[in-house]
Amino acid sequence: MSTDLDTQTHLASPQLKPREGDLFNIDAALTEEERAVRDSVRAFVDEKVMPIIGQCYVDGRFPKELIAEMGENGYFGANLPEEYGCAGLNNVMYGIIMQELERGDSGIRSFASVQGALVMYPIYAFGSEEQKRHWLPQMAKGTKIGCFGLTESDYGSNPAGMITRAKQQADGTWILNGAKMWITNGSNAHVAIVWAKTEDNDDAGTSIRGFIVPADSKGFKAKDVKGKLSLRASDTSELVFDNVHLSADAILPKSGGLKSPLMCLTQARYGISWGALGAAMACFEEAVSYSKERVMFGRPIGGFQIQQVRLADMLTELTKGQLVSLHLGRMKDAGTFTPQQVSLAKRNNVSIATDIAREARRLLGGNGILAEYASMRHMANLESVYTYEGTHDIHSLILGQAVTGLNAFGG
Ligand code: TGC
Ligand code: FAD
Repeated sequence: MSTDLDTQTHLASPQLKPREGDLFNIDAALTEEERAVRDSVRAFVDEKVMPIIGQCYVDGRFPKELIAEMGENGYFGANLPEEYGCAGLNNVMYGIIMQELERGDSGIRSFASVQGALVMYPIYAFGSEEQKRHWLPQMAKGTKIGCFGLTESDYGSNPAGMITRAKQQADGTWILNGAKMWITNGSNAHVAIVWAKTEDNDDAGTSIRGFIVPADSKGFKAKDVKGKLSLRASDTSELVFDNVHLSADAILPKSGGLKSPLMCLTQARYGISWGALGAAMACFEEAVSYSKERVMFGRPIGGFQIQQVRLADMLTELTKGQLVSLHLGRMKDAGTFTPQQVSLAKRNNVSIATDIAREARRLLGGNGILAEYASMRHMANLESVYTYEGTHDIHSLILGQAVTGLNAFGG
């Protein structure tokens, strides 16, 4: 029969000793290699991101100087195969990388998400062998940067309505016209994956295909979105295509239908479900540490019951989110995960991370509004994360459809 003493002895064994803030010892459910990846990305973020990110945020600047090292470290498309120059890690390690990068800032994780899940993945999944061999190794290294253009100003949640068109010419080349809005990395990118309607006769008379569009093409313009109060350490742009002439081999040959970009979103949403937890962990740790140091009414504020409830709620939601993402990662590695499961994880984890960031900011009092603390920056960032890659509401409708079989999207 097991006793409390047995349990304590078990948890206290050296291999399984939980880290602070890991009450369920989730670390013990990771392999040694997974923990090693976590530790090394964590060290990179502590050394290279943390010292500069507050100021980058205030300045509205993405720290491009980190790209080369992130590439060298294998953070871009880390779950894609080694034969294309990628790290070939499992999906749990990929998720952990996203978690640790977003512990630094959502803008840093966004950069890596877009590069890996939204640019390298579609080339890997829908590209020709030549396209894969040409682009993936350079993108894995970060010597070529990509962006992903799906959203348009009037077609955000409903990309099926997109207006952007690619028309094939008699010689097989393409002419691209239209515009995309809210494009992460847009003005930094060497190349854009652009989703456009073509006239290649599916039932509706048009289809959606993906194109690799070099940013130096004549007629291609990227314009920064100004005045952002969220995700300030990230470049967000409008892309305009005015009669952009593309070669015949610019098309991703295996893309076809809205399903193709939605498959990319599934990859990116999976990473975001982990990433948001990184932001939440940073806020939770900041709140715990502050609660032990800040003295008011003669004692650390962490000694007051109200702050302990706040911390207990944060820890509870964080732990639940971590269990969801780890289980999802294991299912992805087993090849059994579904887009609806990803919706549940993205919706839940971003929502609880946003709540945790807000509560941490509140616990910090006046100091909580300063850039030298991370919580308010994460809180503001997470508002973008809540909206992009399918808003919280859209994921509610995806889950609603999964349980009722009824489509409530309208249209
Ligand atoms: P619907 O008829 O439901 O689906 C069309 C086809 O696609 C399949 N499918 C999926 N496949 C893989 N993954 C998914 N997540 C999928 N969702 C649907 C579906 O089975 C169907 O296949 P088939 O074989 O029958 O053709 O399409 P719909 O037009 O009704 O749309 C459904 C809806 C609303 C869920 C979809 O449009 C949606 O997800 N909207 C949200 C748009 C969105 O998330 N945009 C994100 C843009 S990128 C971005 O935000 C990057 S931020 C990057 C950063 O900085 O990190
Ligand atoms: P809308 O679709 O107009 O939604 C407005 C409101 O209506 C939301 O609350 C929404 O939940 C709600 N709503 C919409 N439809 C329904 C419905 N059927 N039922 C109930 N409520 C509904 N896109 C890219 O393609 N590439 C990128 O790299 C990229 N990066 C981004 C970076 C940032 C910082 C941001 C903010 C956005 C980015 N996006 C990108 C775009 C993002 O995916 C869209 O903003 C998102 O899909 C929502 O579209 P929208 O902004 O047009 O909002």
